[in-house]
Amino acid sequence: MNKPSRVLTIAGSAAGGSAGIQADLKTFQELDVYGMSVVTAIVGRHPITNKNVHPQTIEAIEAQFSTANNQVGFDAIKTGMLFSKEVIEKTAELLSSIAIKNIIVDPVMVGKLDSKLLKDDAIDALKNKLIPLSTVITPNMSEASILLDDRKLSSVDDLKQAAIDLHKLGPDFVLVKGGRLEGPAVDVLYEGTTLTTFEAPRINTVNTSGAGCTYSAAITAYLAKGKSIHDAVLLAKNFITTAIEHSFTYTDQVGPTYHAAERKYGEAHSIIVQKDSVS
Ligand code: PXL
Repeated sequence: MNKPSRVLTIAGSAAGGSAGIQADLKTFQELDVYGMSVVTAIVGRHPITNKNVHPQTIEAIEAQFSTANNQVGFDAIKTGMLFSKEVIEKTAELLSSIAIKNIIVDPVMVGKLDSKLLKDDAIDALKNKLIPLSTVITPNMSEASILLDDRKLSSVDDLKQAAIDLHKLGPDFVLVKGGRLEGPAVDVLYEGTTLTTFEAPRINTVNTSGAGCTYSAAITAYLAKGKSIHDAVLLAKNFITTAIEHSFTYTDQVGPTYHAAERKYGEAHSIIVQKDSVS
């Protein structure tokens, strides 16, 4: 049998199923990679106490990682919500203890439903311990801004400069996602010498919960399958654009993207790709 590529997500459980571990595993399944998980925290709001983030112990995190590594092994590892400095440091240690080619760091900080998914004192550990180990980081505009000491980002040119500057933290590649700009959804990939913009049409919906997780999970799946970063981003951008186009909600709350959309409806979009050399 042709075995599927192996992919691990180290992230939070999002009880509503749209984001975090749940979004990652759904995306992995859609793209035919073998998904595994290390749950770092459980996100779910208690109806009486209002508590929303329930962190897991370092021991539980190590146990999950060790089990997945011993039973299966990894072609790519994605990180999402890590929450604390201690978990980031442990994750960096675990990633350094194995030979792994593809590390995708999605620097998750705040959820769409306004939960704090990363403590303030964890930003330095993210910058100094985890990001330097990564193949690619996938910040959105507000995450990129925080990683750059609260720099204001308000245009595609700002995103390009942000990608170049974030590359200095040590990842091989940087993808800054410009979904929050006005106009089309433009993301910028910096590969060290080339800057590439990927532009998709804007889809007018509020139901984009977990879109960042899903996009980054799709990039992870394609890298695990051996695609180049350029092709992984292009294919993943198509996957998330189609998933957003077919997003929905069951209630009056912000709903999920539709992870099965590309399989059901095919690729609906042409992404406009533009490459520039940077001297
Ligand atoms: O979409 C960001 C995100 C990531 N991870 C977890 C989440 C959320 C948003 O709610 O709950 C676990």
